[in-house]
Amino acid sequence: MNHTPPPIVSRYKGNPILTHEDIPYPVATVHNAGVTKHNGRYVMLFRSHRENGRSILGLADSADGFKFVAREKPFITPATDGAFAEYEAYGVEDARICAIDDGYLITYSAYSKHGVRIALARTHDFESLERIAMISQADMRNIVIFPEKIDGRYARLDRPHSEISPWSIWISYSEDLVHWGDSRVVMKPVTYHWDEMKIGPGATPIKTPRGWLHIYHGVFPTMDGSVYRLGVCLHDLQDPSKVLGVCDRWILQPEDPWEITGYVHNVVFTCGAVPEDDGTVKIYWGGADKVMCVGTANLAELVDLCLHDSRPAF
Ligand code: M1P
Repeated sequence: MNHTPPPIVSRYKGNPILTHEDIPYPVATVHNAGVTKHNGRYVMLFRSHRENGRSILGLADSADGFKFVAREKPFITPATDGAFAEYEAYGVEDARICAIDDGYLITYSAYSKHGVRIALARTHDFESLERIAMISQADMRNIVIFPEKIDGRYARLDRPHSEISPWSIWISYSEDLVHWGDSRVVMKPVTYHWDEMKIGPGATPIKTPRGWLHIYHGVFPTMDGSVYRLGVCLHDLQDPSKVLGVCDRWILQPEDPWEITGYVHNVVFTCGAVPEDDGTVKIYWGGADKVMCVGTANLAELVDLCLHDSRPAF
């Protein structure tokens, strides 16, 4: 008799859905993509390592969210002049897309000799891009913006780090997208738990009737290196600084060969998830920092896991 419960996330049988072999310009990887829907079609903004080890961001399009075709040229490469050039020289990584107002906000990690910080850009059509501002100091990566204003302010989950409080998730607010503050911690790693080493914001939060569902990543250190997995938590709709529940279990861990072995071993890492009208969500993740994968989960089940199989937020 088989006692294995059905998986929380059902992997698409055609994984991996996009690899460096599908890209019409030279890259070594395709991973950690933000994904959204634009005019009824799926748009994926993926990261690729160039063969010098520095990253750029490319676009791929899909009618069904599973079969993507990459565009001819990268979409975001390091700025070569202006204020952003100083902070993007070592590459741009791990974009998140937030559909809000009448366009799409894109947050991405900008690397330079000064460290890593987050850049904010906007597009309306995924053809042209306007860089808005650098919205963090170093050392910050993994910022996701909520897709609605909360009490008239933009809100984001971010991930500062300090020796005393390693890699926890915080919330910050802004009236103009440029200046952020009123920051407070909302969730921390838990000792001797699958996410004990660090956690980080993952996909843009999804509005559900019972709260904002956030899919995040957690890291566990082992004698064989770190393991990156995905988890879920639920934030209060009116006050997202309140965490209503964090699922005690991971929802996805490296299992397929392309998640276990790649550019960095044992990694599933999300930057995007797309809710569907039928109550499911397509979750996109990078496998071993090398390929893109997708799976499907039931939103109500993910919310239940946060509320009824919880660990403390910190
Ligand atoms: O290699 C795994 C991941 O490591 C970093 O993520 P984090 O800072 O959250 O641990 C990033 O380099 C990420 O892109 C990468 O997938």
